[in-house]
Amino acid sequence: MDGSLESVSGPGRVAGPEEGISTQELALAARNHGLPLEGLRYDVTPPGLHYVLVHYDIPAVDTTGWQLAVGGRVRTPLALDMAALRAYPAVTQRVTMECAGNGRARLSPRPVSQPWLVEAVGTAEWTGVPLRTLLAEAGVEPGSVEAVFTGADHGVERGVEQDYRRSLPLAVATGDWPEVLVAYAMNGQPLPPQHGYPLRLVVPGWYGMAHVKWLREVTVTDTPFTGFQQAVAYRLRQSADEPGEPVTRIAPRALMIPPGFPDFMSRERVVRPGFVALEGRAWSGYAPVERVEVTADGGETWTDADVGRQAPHPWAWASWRALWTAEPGRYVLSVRATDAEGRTQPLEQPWNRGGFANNLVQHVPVLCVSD
Ligand SMILES: Nc1nc2c(c(=O)[nH]1)N[C@H]1C(S)=C(S)[C@@H](COP(=O)(O)O)O[C@H]1N2
Ligand SMILES: [Mo]
Repeated sequence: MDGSLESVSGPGRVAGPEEGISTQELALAARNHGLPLEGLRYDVTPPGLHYVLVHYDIPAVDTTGWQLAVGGRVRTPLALDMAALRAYPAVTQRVTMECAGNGRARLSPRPVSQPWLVEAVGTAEWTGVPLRTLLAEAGVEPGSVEAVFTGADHGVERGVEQDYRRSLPLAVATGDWPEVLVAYAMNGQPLPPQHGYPLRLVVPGWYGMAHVKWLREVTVTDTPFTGFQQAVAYRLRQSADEPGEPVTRIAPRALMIPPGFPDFMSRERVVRPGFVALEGRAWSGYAPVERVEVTADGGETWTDADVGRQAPHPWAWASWRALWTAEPGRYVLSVRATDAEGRTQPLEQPWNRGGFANNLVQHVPVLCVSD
């Protein structure tokens, strides 16, 4: 019998042309749930509706003994328990978080991994200490380039045994736009276990993989971090043998609360003739959402939606609303967001091997019938 880790942990792969979703992908999808799309109606996602993504297991946590170590290239290494962290002035930010793999299962060919459709998103109020406050207190040595963040969870991925670990450029880690948080509360409550209890990183505007959960160590380094989640995973590549570009900020996306009522199995929507209010949320990790448009004819004609004010919460999604006059028939509704820097959503699927940062427009099939 082959006793190597590779025997339980295969290489990354792309599904064959006719290959359906496997039991392994289903098992991942059952652990890592998305936002039910009707949950887009809330400004702040209620407890339990925020999407969840956990690479390995939710770790067992010793709540009394938890310490955050801040070390590496710093003048004064810190070891902070929860009481010490709570003694700093607290900052709260409303942040929309999205998994970089959102949209992966709609790609063709399909990268084999967590098979998100469009629902890997949520918005929460995160409270904690700015990371830059802790790094200033520790005193970063000149010549440092990155901060590396280590979670308490452990596993194996594509043959590599590891603690979940990611880095940020020092300019991002110590910046104030976005202001990175070491968060101990979500929506005014201690973090739930699945969202990183007792401590997680929150990096507003960045895809989910940067928001390291169960955070136990911050290490300042003078060389770029080349660990698995940085240099192997979360790269935009067309083929397995290129280094690829790192996945960073969230590309613009708009989602619609599916209108009318659904069929149990097909999830297809049924609406009545007349005015139908189309509503949802739109976000971008680069710049405020400037424009949201909807189409009911496959992108031939687009109608501008009214976009709500984002100003008090620059890192959270904006609401949008448009009226559609439904007549009996079948339709596919789509919506697309454009941010203030002109980034928008494609109508044809972009593709990369990991299935990352795919922001293809949502398609919502709708049947309009009289009652
Ligand atoms: N320690 C640790 N942090 C982690 C992860 C993980 O598996 N382990 N998953 C990351 C990924 S890929 C995402 S999308 C977000 C999900 O955060 P959430 O479950 O709170 O929505 O957490 C990130 N932080
Ligand atoms: Mo993710």
